[in-house]
Amino acid sequence: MKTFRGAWPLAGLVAGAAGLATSYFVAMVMAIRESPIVAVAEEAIRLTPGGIAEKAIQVFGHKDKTVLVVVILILMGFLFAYAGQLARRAWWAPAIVFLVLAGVGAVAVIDQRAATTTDVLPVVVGFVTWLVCLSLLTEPLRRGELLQREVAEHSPGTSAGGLSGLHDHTRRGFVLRSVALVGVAGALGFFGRTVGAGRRHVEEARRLLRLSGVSSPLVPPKARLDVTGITSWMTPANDFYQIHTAIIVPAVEPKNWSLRIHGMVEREIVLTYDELLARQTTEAWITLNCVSNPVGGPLIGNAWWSGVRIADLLAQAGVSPDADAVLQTSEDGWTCGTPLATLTDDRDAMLAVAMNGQPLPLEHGFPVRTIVPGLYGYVSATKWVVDMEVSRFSDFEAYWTGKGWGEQGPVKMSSRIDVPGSGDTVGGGDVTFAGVAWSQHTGIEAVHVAIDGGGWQPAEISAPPTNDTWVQWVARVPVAAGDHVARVRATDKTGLEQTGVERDVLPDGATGWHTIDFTVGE
Ligand SMILES: Nc1nc2c(c(=O)[nH]1)N[C@H]1C(S)=C(S)[C@@H](COP(=O)(O)O)O[C@H]1N2
Ligand SMILES: [Mo]
Repeated sequence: MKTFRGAWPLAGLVAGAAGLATSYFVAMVMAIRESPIVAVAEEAIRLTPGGIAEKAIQVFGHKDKTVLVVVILILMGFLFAYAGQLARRAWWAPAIVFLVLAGVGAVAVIDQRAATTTDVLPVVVGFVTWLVCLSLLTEPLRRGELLQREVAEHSPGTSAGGLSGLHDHTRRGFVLRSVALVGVAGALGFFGRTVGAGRRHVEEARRLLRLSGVSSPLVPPKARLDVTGITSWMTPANDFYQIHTAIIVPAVEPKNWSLRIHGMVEREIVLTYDELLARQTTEAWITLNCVSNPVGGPLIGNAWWSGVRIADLLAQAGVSPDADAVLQTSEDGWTCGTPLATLTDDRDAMLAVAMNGQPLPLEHGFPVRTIVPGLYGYVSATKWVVDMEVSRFSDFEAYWTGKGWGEQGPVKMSSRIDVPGSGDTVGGGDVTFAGVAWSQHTGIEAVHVAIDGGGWQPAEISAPPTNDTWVQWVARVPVAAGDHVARVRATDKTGLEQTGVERDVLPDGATGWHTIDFTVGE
């Protein structure tokens, strides 16, 4: 049995390295600033008394963080090996060591500046990898030791040759698995590093950009209402919903970006980022939302977009009168088909370079994305856009339309109650109801609320200077104590009332009135 003794801690080490590699990889792919290890190092620095920290900086200079990370890695190496050793006794024993390690990692990550709960994901992934890999590696060892014992018990006279044959078998299984794991972990670590480095580079390029012609967002005073708890009229980029099929957010250097406009045009155009910026800019408040947003859902936001009019570019290219669509393609290969008319009419569809006065965040399509007022994102709002082919709807299938979603994708009128929240208990007397309502490119004329299926009562609405955004609304209604239901209904500027017919998001957007339960206290 001596033969495998050293293998157990080794298994612990290899499994631990694999866990570190996957957690690092996930952190880099999720564009989290650093891996959990660095978070732990930073936490250690935060918790270290000032005097000691200063001493350390004196001794190690500005390498102090690197030294700390190395120390943490060595410590973890010991713990990994120890956990591997523990696995020999019981399969669950190392899990305790892991749990403690993962707990420390999670606390350090959460304690970081601007951390969100999803930032713990790398730690969780690392933890699971560790467990799975350790059981993968120790399985041949466990089997080998069991066989050894059986052989020793049942046939005391077995020749040494038989035993070493068994050893060879076990050892081969162990070594093969270890090598495979180390290989995969190394590759993941390398890939994570490349992704992380690329991303940091593009973040840096973005930070250094100074976009002329891009102004700061100034919320028009009449666009907003003063109601506590109401959804802010302008959505900060950090709170703006994100939808993309890309697992790794594309990191596109502005200097490597170009857009090709081709297909049914007289002159093909290829634009670089600088050439795009040199053109006249257009800016507008535009509300963007997702066709997958259920009634009352959160997949909607309103921002100040700056960019270049697509209509001008298409005019320059000379679009064929037979075309009815533009097939857009992003850097990551996502596609959508946009009705040509919405790109050439006076709604000022744009190639946006900035959101709320700042270069687009990477998640929202840096360096260039499309924004078309009045259309759902899935048929128009291509992030990281690199190609526009003027075409006909009958000649192509785009990403989502190929999966049963509607071809045209105009936004449907809708409205949402944000105050009170569903299930809230509110004070007696007049109850304040408030929220948002939208019908992009048509505009909202009125909003009504109804309590418990009673009559529709008019709400006050804000008056943005454009029909391409949502409005805020508020209504103060006397409601008796007890449990109630409230509904909201919008009316657009053509006089059309929002339908109460409930339809699912597929194929072209949900309909129905947003309804909430609430309680009025005594
Ligand atoms: N490249 C790319 N662009 C895309 C998508 C995508 O998956 N990939 N999703 C679209 C969808 S469905 C929506 S609703 C909007 C969302 O934009 P946002 O993430 O900036 O809110 O982007 C659109 N543009
Ligand atoms: Mo979407």
